[in-house]
Amino acid sequence: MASALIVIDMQVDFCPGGRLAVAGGDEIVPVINDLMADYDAVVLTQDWHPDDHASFASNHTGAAPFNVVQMPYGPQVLWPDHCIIGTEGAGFHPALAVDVADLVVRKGFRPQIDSYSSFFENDRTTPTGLAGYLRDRGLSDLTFVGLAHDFCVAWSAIDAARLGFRARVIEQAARAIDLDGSLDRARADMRAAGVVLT
Ligand code: VGL
Ligand code: ZN
Repeated sequence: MASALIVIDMQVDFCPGGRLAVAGGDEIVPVINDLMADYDAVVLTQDWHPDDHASFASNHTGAAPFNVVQMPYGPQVLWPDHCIIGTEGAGFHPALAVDVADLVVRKGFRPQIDSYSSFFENDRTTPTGLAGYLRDRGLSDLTFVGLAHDFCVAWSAIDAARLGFRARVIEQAARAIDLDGSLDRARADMRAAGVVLT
């Protein structure tokens, strides 16, 4: 069974000093770089939003970051502006070994839909194309690392398990936003979906 390391959203805006900084986000860069050699393939994901994106609090009058609103597809946390297409903040952390990657998947580029999972946007039906790529290459044993543990890493790993891939998260190579207990909830949801946490 061929393996892939899926490196989630290791971008400037999610690291300390960025616009949606995850505590300790930069600490895991060397850990992830060291892991890359152990896999048959490395895939990077990149959160990639237009500046009028519906997940930004700045695009909702009277809303503040971390408020929750109803979207046509369900509840959506509103975030500070982050990972805007073409900005420095949307780039990968400068120390990440990006040249090792076979594929970069961009997500969240549709103005009206957010995308936490690297497989489906938040309407849970619009695919990113990643599942087809992995299946075509016979990559069925997937390991997830990166940012944020409780949002994009968790949603990606849960979707992978749901799609029939083997899914594992290396927790020492992930860091969480941890909004109102979201990390504990994400861990429980991942375990319930059959994701292995190591
Ligand atoms: C993420 C919130 C908004 C993530 C992306 O990478 O976990 N979180 N956009
Ligand atoms: Zn985002």
